[in-house]
Amino acid sequence: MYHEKLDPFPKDFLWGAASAAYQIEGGWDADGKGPSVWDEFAKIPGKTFEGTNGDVAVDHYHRFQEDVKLMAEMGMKSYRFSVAWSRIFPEGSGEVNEKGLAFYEQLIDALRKYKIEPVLTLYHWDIPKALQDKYGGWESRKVIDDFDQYARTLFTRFKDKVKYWVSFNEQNVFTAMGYRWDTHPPRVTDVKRMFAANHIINLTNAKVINSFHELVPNGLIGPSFGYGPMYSFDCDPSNVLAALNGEEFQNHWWMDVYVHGKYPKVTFKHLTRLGIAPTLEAGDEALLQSAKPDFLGVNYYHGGTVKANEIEQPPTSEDQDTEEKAFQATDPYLMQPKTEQAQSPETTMFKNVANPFLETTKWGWEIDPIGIRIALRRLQNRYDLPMMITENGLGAIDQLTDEGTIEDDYRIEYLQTHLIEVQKAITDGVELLGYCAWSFTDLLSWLNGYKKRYGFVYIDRDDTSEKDLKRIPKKSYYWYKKVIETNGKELYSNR
Ligand code: BGP
Repeated sequence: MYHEKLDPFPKDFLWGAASAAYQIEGGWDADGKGPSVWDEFAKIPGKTFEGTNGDVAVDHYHRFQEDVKLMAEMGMKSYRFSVAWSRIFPEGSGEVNEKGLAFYEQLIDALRKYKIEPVLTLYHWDIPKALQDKYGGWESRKVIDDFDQYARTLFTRFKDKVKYWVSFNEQNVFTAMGYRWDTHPPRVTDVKRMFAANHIINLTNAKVINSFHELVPNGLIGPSFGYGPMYSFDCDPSNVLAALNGEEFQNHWWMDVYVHGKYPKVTFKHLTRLGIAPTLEAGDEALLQSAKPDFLGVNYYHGGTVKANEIEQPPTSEDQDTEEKAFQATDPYLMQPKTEQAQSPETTMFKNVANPFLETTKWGWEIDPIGIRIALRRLQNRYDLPMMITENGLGAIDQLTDEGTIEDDYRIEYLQTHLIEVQKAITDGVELLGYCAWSFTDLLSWLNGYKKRYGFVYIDRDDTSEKDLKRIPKKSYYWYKKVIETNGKELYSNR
């Protein structure tokens, strides 16, 4: 759709940036915090890049006042962060740790002092280790009540200070990484168990959304989903069908449940045939249908391109050379093993291929600004809820120059091109509350250490040394400040 003139960003658009507790806080056992599964996992030899972990991270736990001041100087309107469950309940349930609550209260108060809207994520992948040990974490229905107790504690404490809440961050990613690929805790490689745990998380999500609506009637809550639009390789109808399969399997499988409380029929039947569908107990469907999010958080990095499955369309040798080799199977969204069928429900549905139109980052992630518009449009059409971009950004290796600056023009280019597409989506008719870039400061990349940087603010540390953890605003920091000040007009200053 071509627009001669774009609508301005909404007047109260929430320009922001995001983070997650384990990736920034450090203070892993400070003030009574219990260990999470990540505190244990990151110390298993060979599981993370160069053995990096979040024990100190970027020490936000002790430096949050300085970080919030930098946000304020940048003019940020919103800040998305997550609460570490095991700071609030060191054992996962039972006794509340007041010091943990006090930490987040001080952070929230500091944000509010500068009129920065807090966007609080309840779960960004760090379930307390105590619950993993006690009953297998997300694989037991016991977790539903424990998570609800944790969430209710936060709702009650912060209901007058926090309006925007995210229930789960990227359920699709942490279940795949943790229960299928052995790349995140709890290191399971079993798709049946993955879909079973995923179902329990769906029930938990529904339960806390209901608790939220009871306790925080004026707030807004929704999950943040790692959404990647699926593309057909070309207009060959069998590839178009493959893209339909991909969209349902990778995206609707989660989002339909969030919004409509129902699993999509085709995928459910497919998983049933393979013997890996989740078991629904009496009352499950009613619970799922009783809870509706107020908005959808969208984490967008890239989508995926597919061709017909290899059983019906065996690859030619040319295919193998030009596509399969180019495709980096290192991406959690797209990994596809060549193992037995039940372990790979994709085999009969589609095959991932590289998109010849797109360049990739150093880590093999496709760079696709138009994809963010496609994502927003598809989600608006299908779910008709307000949305917030809760993550979008570029992971890169930044260099600190001798003059002490970071000239990250590539990051500006990435954010600028994506934000222009976001504005086009708004002009199309998408209802968007805000945009949180990933990330505010540099932080620990789960599996890529401190080398892969995303922030507007450089942190002077690397994979082997914490150095002085000095905060240095990058060129992109000053650029984003202008974007916010001009409510987006700066996006066109050099075009
Ligand atoms: C998302 C996660 C974030 C963040 C981001 C970048 O999936 O929600 O926590 O890690 O991806 O990922 P990475 O650090 O692997 O580059």
